[in-house]
Amino acid sequence: MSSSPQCRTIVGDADWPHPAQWSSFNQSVDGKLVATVPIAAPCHRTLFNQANLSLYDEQQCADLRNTWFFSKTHLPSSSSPMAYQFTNNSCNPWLDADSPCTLGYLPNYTVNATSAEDIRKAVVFAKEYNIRLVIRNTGHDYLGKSTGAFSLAVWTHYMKNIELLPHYANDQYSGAAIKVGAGLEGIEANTFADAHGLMLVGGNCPSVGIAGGYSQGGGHGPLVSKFGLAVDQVLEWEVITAQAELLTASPASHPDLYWALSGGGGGTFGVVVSMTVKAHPTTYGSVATLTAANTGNNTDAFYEGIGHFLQELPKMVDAGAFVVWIATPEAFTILPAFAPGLHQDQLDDMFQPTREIFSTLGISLTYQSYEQPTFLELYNSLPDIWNVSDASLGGRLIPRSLLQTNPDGLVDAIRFIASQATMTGVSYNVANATAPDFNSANPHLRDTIFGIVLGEPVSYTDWEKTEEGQQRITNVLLPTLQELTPNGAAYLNEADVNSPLWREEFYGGNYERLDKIKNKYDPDDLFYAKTGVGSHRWEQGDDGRLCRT
Ligand SMILES: Cc1cc2nc3c(=O)[nH]c(=O)nc-3n(C[C@H](O)[C@H](O)[C@H](O)COP(=O)(O)OP(=O)(O)OC[C@H]3O[C@@H](n4cnc5c(N)ncnc54)[C@H](O)[C@@H]3O)c2cc1C
Ligand SMILES: *[C@@H]1O[C@H](CO)[C@@H](O)[C@H](O)[C@H]1NC(C)=O
Ligand SMILES: *[C@@H]1O[C@H](CO)[C@@H](O)[C@H](O)[C@H]1NC(C)=O
Ligand SMILES: *[C@@H]1O[C@H](CO)[C@@H](O)[C@H](O)[C@H]1NC(C)=O
Ligand SMILES: *[C@@H]1O[C@H](CO)[C@@H](O)[C@H](O)[C@H]1NC(C)=O
Ligand SMILES: *[C@@H]1O[C@H](CO)[C@@H](O)[C@H](O)[C@H]1NC(C)=O
Ligand SMILES: *[C@@H]1O[C@H](CO)[C@@H](O)[C@H](O)[C@H]1NC(C)=O
Ligand SMILES: *[C@@H]1O[C@H](CO)[C@@H](O)[C@H](O)[C@H]1NC(C)=O
Ligand SMILES: CC(=O)N[C@H]1CO[C@H](CO)[C@@H](O)[C@@H]1O
Repeated sequence: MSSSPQCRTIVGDADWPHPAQWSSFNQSVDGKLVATVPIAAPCHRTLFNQANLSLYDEQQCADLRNTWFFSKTHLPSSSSPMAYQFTNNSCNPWLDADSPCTLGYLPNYTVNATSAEDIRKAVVFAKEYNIRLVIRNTGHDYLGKSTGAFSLAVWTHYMKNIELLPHYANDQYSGAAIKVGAGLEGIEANTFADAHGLMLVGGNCPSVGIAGGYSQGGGHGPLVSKFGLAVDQVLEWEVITAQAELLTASPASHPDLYWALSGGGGGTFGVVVSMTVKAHPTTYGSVATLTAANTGNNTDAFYEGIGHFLQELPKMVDAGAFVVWIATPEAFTILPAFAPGLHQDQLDDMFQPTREIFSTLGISLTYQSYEQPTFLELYNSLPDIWNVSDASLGGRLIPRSLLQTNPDGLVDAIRFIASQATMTGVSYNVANATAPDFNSANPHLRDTIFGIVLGEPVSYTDWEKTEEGQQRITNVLLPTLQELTPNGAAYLNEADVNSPLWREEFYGGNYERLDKIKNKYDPDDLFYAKTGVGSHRWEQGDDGRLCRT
């Protein structure tokens, strides 16, 4: 076998491992190999095109439909991506029971890993048989990076080890740290931290993983304006490389790999086994939410109000707040402004100008705020609005300077987009959280006042409509933001998977350096994810096979 084959092996190829080879691999990982059964199998009268394999069950299908949009329905699955659009629509719970249920772009097999050794064996097996390898943690990824046709998946979900290191010290940091296993979700890690009077930088959605794609891609969330991005907290990574070695990557050990893993995106440089992160003493904090309705008869005033609000953002994020706002044709909502270390009256004061302006403009709004004594209580007090990732996405980072140089253009673009898609602005200040170039997080994140994320819903019954939604993002909606921010950027975890300029936009000038490190540690591109570093060398064909371009 060639050491750098042109294509990955797929089912049906002579080289695809025989059942006996899968079986002995299974034994080598103590029976942790799972053959994929798509979770919507109970909704179909055939499975893999065979009637005698069918798991059809009307009641199970009804139950699945009732819970389909919850993350917790997909988290225990070894294969179901939360972004349905990346399944190839091959086993759709909302279609007729006579429609087929096949594997589509789901992995063929998954190692349900519980140790670094399980991961190491999966890496060795995938290399030996030239099989596409994917890494799955929660399956939340919006760009489909945690699934892949004809692949072997390494699934880290059950790697839940977590450990307090009360007195961590290196050249840059001395204080409490927590070593977080690859499978922990944000809420699990923060619940552990809280039991020790600490808190960790994590995301908005409680079930997003913390050590996987989130931190490796940057990671924003309620604490970032105070402490920097999630990745700015990382002291070291334990990682299984493509050479099947377990390495520790830190500023002192394999610093190039540390730099690349710290911001260069998940699924690319190795399989992270754990990360050790700074832990901060928990703090009181406050939350505010606001809703202003667009009644349709005063839309100019409505957007004028939004324009004024945007000018208030620097003050808020500089005081440590993290502000998420959502614009739709019907309403403008802040959900939430999260202010660690600020009391309710301090947050109220910051919102006073916005409330006055909306009032002067004749737009009624509702405003609520409260405080809690600890970060965890504040975080847990928020409504759990987070469902699966089944929206086609686009994203753009908006530099702080644009608020001065072109405020009207910005509001016009928001108005154009929000009148036809759901649009979210995630506002923060991570400008001075690390020394420049300390890690590979997109440098544009440092000048960002908010990242815009826009989404078009997946249609489960009209696949073409879903595809058109993604195309509208690429060709109509994002260009308005690109014109405003020439040579600008996007946050790689919240971006358009079809962006033609992804190398520049997602990596902000770091792409070539990241790719050199990729070549050093993974010269055969064992780790592939669309839009990941090195993925420009590969393309997935219509048959699902991954080949070099
Ligand atoms: C509802 C929702 C809310 C979100 N909120 C936020 C937010 O507040 N802030 C934010 O920054 N982002 C947010 N995101 C985006 C989030 O950062 C990405 O979806 C991220 O990819 C999730 O990482 P994961 O490991 O949980 O998911 P997965 O889909 O399992 O993995 C994502 C990527 O990381 C790779 N990966 C996973 N584990 C490992 C590992 N151990 N080693 C190497 N690679 C690995 C996968 O191969 C894949 O490429 C949100 C997403 C959703 C769906
Ligand atoms: C792997 O082995 C376990 C335990 O023997 C078994 O339950 C499981 O079905 C096997 N997996 C595959 C893919 O055969
Ligand atoms: C199931 O049906 C397929 C044809 O669709 C046949 O090849 C196979 O032998 C059947 N298996 C069993 C266990 O009956
Ligand atoms: C989340 O999913 C549930 C159950 O499918 C649904 O009732 C709810 O409306 C969804 N929430 C959002 C915000 O989409
Ligand atoms: C993906 O879907 C297309 C259209 O239905 C089909 O032709 C193709 O075979 C599918 N590929 C895989 C790998 O399922
Ligand atoms: C994966 O392993 C865990 C134990 O670590 C087990 O509880 C779970 O049921 C397994 N999941 C699957 C799908 O095999
Ligand atoms: C705007 O529309 C709302 C609801 O339709 C109505 O209550 C309100 O009086 C209208 N305001 C003006 C200024 O026309
Ligand atoms: C970052 O720090 C510099 C130097 O102290 C300061 O001038 C600048 O305003 C800070 N940037 C932000 C966005 O806070
Ligand atoms: C579900 C599915 O298609 N699984 C395939 C995985 O690979 C084996 C061969 O090892 C095929 O027989 C299965 O059909």
